[in-house]
Amino acid sequence: MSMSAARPAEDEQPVQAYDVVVVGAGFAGMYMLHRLRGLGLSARVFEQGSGVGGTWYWNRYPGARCDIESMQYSYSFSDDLQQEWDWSERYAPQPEILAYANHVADRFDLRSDIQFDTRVERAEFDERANTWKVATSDGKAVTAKFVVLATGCLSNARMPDIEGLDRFKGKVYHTGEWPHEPIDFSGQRVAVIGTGSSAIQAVPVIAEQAKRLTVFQRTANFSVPAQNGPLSAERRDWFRKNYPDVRRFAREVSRNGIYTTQPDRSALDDGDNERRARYESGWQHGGVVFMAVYNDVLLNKAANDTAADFVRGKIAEIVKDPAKAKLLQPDSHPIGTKRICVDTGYFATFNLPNVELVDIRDNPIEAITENAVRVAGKDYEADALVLATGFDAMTGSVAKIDIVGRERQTLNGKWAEGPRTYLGLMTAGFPNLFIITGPGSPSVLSNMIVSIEQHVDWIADCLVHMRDKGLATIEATKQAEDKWVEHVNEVAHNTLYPQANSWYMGANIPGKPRIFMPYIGGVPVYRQKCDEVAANGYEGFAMAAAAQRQTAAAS
Ligand code: FAD
Ligand code: N01
Repeated sequence: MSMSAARPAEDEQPVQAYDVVVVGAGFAGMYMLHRLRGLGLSARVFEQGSGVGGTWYWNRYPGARCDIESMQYSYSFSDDLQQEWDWSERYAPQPEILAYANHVADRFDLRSDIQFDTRVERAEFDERANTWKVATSDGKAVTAKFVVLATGCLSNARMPDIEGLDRFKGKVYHTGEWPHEPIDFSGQRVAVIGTGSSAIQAVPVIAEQAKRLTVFQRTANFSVPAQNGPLSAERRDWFRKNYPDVRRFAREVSRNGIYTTQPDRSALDDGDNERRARYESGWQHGGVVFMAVYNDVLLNKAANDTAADFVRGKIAEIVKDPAKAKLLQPDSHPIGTKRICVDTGYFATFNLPNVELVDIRDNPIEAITENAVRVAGKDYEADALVLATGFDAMTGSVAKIDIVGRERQTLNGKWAEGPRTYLGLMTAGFPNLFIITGPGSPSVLSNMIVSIEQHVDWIADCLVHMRDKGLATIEATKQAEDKWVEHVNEVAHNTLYPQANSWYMGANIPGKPRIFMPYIGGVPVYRQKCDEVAANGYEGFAMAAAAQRQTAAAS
C-alpha cells in the first residue's frame, strides 16, 4: 500500500484544523473524545471500521466475550452509566459489549465527531507550525495540534505465513476480522489454526455446530474456567452499591486493575494439601484471578510449577483420552507468561467424537491445499478455515501509520529495535503525539478499561495544563525515555514473563525485536508515577510555548 498517495501536495491547504485528532474509536478513542469535548477542544476521530467498539467491533467470532467480569470491564467515568447499564452475564458476550459501546456513543452523542470507514495513513509533524498533518484513506488531510493514537494493542490481525493459504477454496476467517453476518458451521468440516484465547473461546462453540472440527495446536496453552453464568441481581446490586470502593481499589490498589483479593503469601508457604485447596478454590471461582492465588506465581519458577501442575492435573481429569490430555497439557512455558486463557468447556470439547486435535509442534503445517490442511504428508480436509492466529500486538497498528516526527525521523525507524516510550505515553522526537495504553505502560497486563481511563485522564489534564500555561508543545526527553525503558526492562526481567515466546515479547511475529513490551510494575505504582510526573511540572517532558525552539528534548 502506498502511503505517499494520500499525502497532501505541498501547496494544498488542509481543509480543516483541529485541536486534536484521535485515531481509533474503541473504548480508548471514545472516552478520549468525550473528555476533549468537555474541555471545549475541537476533535476529530478517525476510525477505519464502520462503527465504534474497536476490539468488540472486529472480534465477532463464536464464543467471543470478555474475561474480566463485565461489572469491572466497563467504563467508570460516568456513575449514571455504570448504574444504568445491565450486563446479562458475569462475562458479557461480544454482541452485548458492542451494544454497550454503541450505547455509550449514543448517550454521549459521540458519533458526530467520528469519521468512520477512514484510515489514518500518515501523520507528519510540521516543526514550524507545531502541528501535525494527518492524511487519511479518503485522500484528504487535516491538521491538529495534538494527535492521540487510540489504535489498540490487539487490533492488527496476524495472518499466518502458511504456504497455499490463498489456494484454499473454502471460506477463510480470521477471529480478529470476523464477518458481520452470522456464520453457521452446521454440517461443515472446520479447521481451527491456533490455540490462544480466541481459539479457546471459539472451539467449544464451533464444535457444537460443525460436523467435524480439527484443531491444529502448535503450543498447548494454559486455560482456567470462566465459571460464567447469568449475572444475579444481587451481584449486580452489590457492585452498583460498592462502585466507589471497587473502582478506587482497581485504580489504586490492585496490580492488574481488577477488584479481587490481593495474595499475601507465596505458593511455597503452603504444604501440598493446603496449596491444592487454594488452587481448587481459585479454579471454582473462575477467571484470570486464578493467577492471584499466590503472590509469586509469576516471579518464582518453583511457585509457578505448583500452579502449572495443578492445571495440568485438571486437564488430565477432564480429557478422557490420556494421549489427547498429554498433548493438551502445556509444558513449554511457565503458566501466565503467555496470556492466561479463560474458557467455557474448552478441554471437555476434546472428548466429543467430532473433534480432533492435531499436534503441529514438531510438524508444522506444510501447506494448505484447495480443500485441506496438510501436516506430515496427511491432508485434513476442511470446508472452512478459522485462523485464530492472533495479532501483531501493541505496536502493529501504530506501525501501519507512516508517522514522521522532528527532523523527518519516522517512528518505524526509531522503533526498529523495539518500541521506546516514556511512560508508554509519548516517544522522544514526536511532540504532541500521545499513545493510549502504549508499550511501556501496564496496558495489556491490566483490566484495560482501567488503564485506558487513566491514560485519557492524564492526557486531558496535560492538555489543560498546556492551555493554562500557554504552551504549544510537549515531548518526552530522551534521557527520561532511556531511563524509563531501562526500568521497564529491568522489572520485566525480574519476572518469569520473558521465558515465553509470547506476543508480549513480540515473539509471534517473525523478525520483530524480542522486547517485553508492557510495563509490569503494576497499575497503582504506575499511576502514582504518572501523577508525580505531572505534579512535578511534567518531569521528563520538555514543554515549550509557541515561539520557543525546543532544546531540552534533543539534549
Ligand atoms: P481497540 O478496541 O483495539 O480499538 C482501536 C481502534 O482503532 C480499532 O477500531 C481500529 O479499527 C482503529 N484503528 C487502528 N488503526 C487505525 C488507523 N490507522 N486509522 C483509523 N482507525 C484505526 N481486555 C481486557 O481488559 N479484558 C478483556 O476481557 C478483554 N477481552 C478481549 C477479547 C478479545 C477478543 C480481544 C482481541 C481483546 C480483549 N481485550 C480485553 C483487550 C482489548 O483490546 C481492550 O480491552 C480494549 O477493548 C482496547 O480498546 P482500545 O480502544 O484501546 O483499542
Ligand atoms: O492470539 P494468540 P489470540 N501455525 O497470539 C498460533 C486477547 N484476547 O487471538 O503459541 C500454527 O494468543 C499460536 O501458536 P504459538 C488476549 O489478550 C482475549 O488467541 O505461537 N499456529 C497461538 O496458539 C489474548 O492473549 C480474549 O505457538 C500458529 C495462536 O495461533 C490476545 O487477545 C479472547 C501460527 C495465536 O494465539 C490474543 O489472543 C481473545 C502458525 N503459522 C483474545 N501462527 C478473552 O478471553 C500463530 N499460531 C478476553
